[in-house]
Amino acid sequence: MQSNIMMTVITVFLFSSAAGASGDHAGGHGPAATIGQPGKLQNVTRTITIDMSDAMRYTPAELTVTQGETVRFVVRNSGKLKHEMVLGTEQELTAHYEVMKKNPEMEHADENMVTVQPGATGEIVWQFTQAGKIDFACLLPGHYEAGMKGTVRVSRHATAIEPSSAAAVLTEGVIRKIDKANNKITIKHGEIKNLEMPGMTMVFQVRDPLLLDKVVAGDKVKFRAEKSGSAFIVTDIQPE
Ligand SMILES: [Cu+2]
Repeated sequence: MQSNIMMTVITVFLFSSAAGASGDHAGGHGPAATIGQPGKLQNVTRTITIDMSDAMRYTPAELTVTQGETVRFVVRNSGKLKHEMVLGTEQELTAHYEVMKKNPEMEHADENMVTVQPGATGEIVWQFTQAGKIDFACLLPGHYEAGMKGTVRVSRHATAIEPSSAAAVLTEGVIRKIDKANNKITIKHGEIKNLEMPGMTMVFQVRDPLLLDKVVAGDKVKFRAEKSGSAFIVTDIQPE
């Protein structure tokens, strides 16, 4: 336990120094490229099963998720060797891998990773908060170099919605209820012009669960609602 805590501290230090070394902003990614944050089980919108093999491969190795989405990775080790899946930027993973090579016995246990024994299954719950490309890799000595890596492409959430020229229209409303467990929000609203809907109280889904952290019941807001299939989805909320 204690060594785990220590490794976490060291890992955090390494990650921050890696970010510092790349802090020239030459890549245009901003000061610290963020890969997201540990997710909450109740916010999981998708489960993705990934297989790890002694061929030093992930299957699938290329994933696409939507910004804001919380993904539960079920990571299965079908090999006879220990493997792991670590999420990070390429720079973070490379820096971390160099440390792993020097300290092959090191056990690391951050929330962005899981180490899985042969025949076993592990889990990562992760929320992807920024659009862009995130890598994952097995940092056990030799594995990363052998090509044990993959990518997660995080698309902007707007792309998942049918384009609508009226989408920019904001509607006035009052928050009635917030249901974080189901990513739903109840709003008593005025006329929703872009949806040709008169004023009423409706339950909406939210595209990005983070929107639910911006408001509480009783707040007056302006919000944007869109229709996707048969679902009504709130894509933006601005407290008044
Ligand atoms: Cu491996």
